[in-house]
Amino acid sequence: MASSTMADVAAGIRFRTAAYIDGQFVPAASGATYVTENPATGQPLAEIALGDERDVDRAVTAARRAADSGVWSGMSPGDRKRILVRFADLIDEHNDELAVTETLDAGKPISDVRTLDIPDTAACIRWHAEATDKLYDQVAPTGPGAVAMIVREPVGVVGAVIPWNYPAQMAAWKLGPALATGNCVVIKPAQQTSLSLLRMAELASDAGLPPGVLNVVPGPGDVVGVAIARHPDIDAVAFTGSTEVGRTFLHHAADTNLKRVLLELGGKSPQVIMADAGDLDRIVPQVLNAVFWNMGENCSAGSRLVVHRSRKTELVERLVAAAARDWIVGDPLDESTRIGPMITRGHLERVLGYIAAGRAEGARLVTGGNRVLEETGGHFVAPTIFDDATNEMRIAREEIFGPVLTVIPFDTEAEAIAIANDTPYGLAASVYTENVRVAHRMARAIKAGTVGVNAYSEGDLTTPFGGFKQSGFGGHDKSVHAHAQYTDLKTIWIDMAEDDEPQA
Ligand code: TAP
Repeated sequence: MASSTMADVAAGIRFRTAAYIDGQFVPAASGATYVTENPATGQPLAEIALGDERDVDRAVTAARRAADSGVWSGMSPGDRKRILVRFADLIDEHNDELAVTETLDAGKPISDVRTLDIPDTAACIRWHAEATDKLYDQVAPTGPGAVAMIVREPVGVVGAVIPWNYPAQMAAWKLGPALATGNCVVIKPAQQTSLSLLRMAELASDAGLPPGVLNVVPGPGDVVGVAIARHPDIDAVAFTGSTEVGRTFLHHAADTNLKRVLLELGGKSPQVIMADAGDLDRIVPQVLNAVFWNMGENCSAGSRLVVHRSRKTELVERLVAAAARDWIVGDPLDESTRIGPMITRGHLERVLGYIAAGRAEGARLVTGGNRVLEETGGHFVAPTIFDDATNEMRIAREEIFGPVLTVIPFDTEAEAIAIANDTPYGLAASVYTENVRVAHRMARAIKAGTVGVNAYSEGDLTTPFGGFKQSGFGGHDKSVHAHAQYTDLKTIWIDMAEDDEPQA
């Protein structure tokens, strides 16, 4: 049962469902809408404007006008900072409303969304905002005959296309650095989860963001997403989602205006448990959090547990017990729930299909493996662990995006590294060992954008997040590295030579 407080919040929310273009909520140019559902009940939730190419065009026109006018890029960094900090404050002030919206829309457990997603969304906007007036440009070491400044300028109009698993937070990972560096943005949320971003756009406007600086166009990826990817007046596009869709952005950019393409993609991340890994009381919750957090609908999910044979039996027994005890599946509006529904019926079936494949390929199912709470109409699946798998099985190779852990034993350090790296992905990894030399060696040997040692971690706002291999291309979220990618480098060479002196 949902707690009465959260149920009250839910009852009082008025969803914003129109596109947000040039500082106003507007219907789609076609007038069409589509209906989203609550994944915990399968019932209709909201009727959203169904954007198409014309809406992207309207949004880009507004963004270009705002970019060219200098209303945002020409504002002093301190003033830009104040508006964005106010935006972050408003997100915090509307924490319950945004959290419940996200839970109803995406099925994410309210206990996570209220304490992590929405606070982290605000913190991300604030972190990038605070950097606005603290990052300096450079002066090149020329001779006395010239002054050469190397300055960063906003690229202009940034397009963004984001997924449904962390709707508010993924938006913030793009909007924080793109807006802080003075760009105007046209962003498309995932079709299933537009509501929190539409409300955030309104809060940004309330904070003082000028019209046209932030535009939100909901609608289908193969229409709105493609229109953003191909638009000749968008200067850079940032995408988070599947590797399959991500690679199409490179084609679109190559075929059109060579816009900069920044891709954050999928993963099949290893958690490596060495023979000398420390206390299992500490390790078990970390391992389960890595794979079951957000129902496993997480690009950096630690979905492969690569464990030394000498530790495997005890560890798996402890994992099975803790999964049943701690990872309660249920109504995501209930504070005690840790696993909500899969995002859609189709996705539930996809996850169950992988579980069937794991069984068929001979992995040993030790817990879960089935749909649960079917009577609710929601798309719930039990947290699932397969033991005695090999890295060749589909459950070890393909991104499941559900609460499914695949346990693979190893005997030597070299074998552990080979298994960890035997994947087309390279987003994240973790290594558990008490030996600092082994930790360092493994952290350097594993090809992944983030390696946690003795913890599952995506780092924090000060560290870049991005993927090696087919987990990413050309981009990082978070940290000052994210600022750089939304800017162009310009050299300004000023001749300082006295009359007849030769230049430096
Ligand atoms: P996708 O199907 O790739 O969708 C992501 C976004 O792209 C959605 O907004 C989607 O719109 C849009 N899209 C779909 N087809 C498109 C097309 N042909 N052209 C342009 N845009 C298109 O992924 P998903 O199912 O939402 O999310 C799961 C995937 O995202 C996983 O593979 C996961 O690993 C990855 N992910 C990665 C990260 C990072 S940081 N690396 C973070 C979160 C998720 P619609 O909603 O209309 O389909």
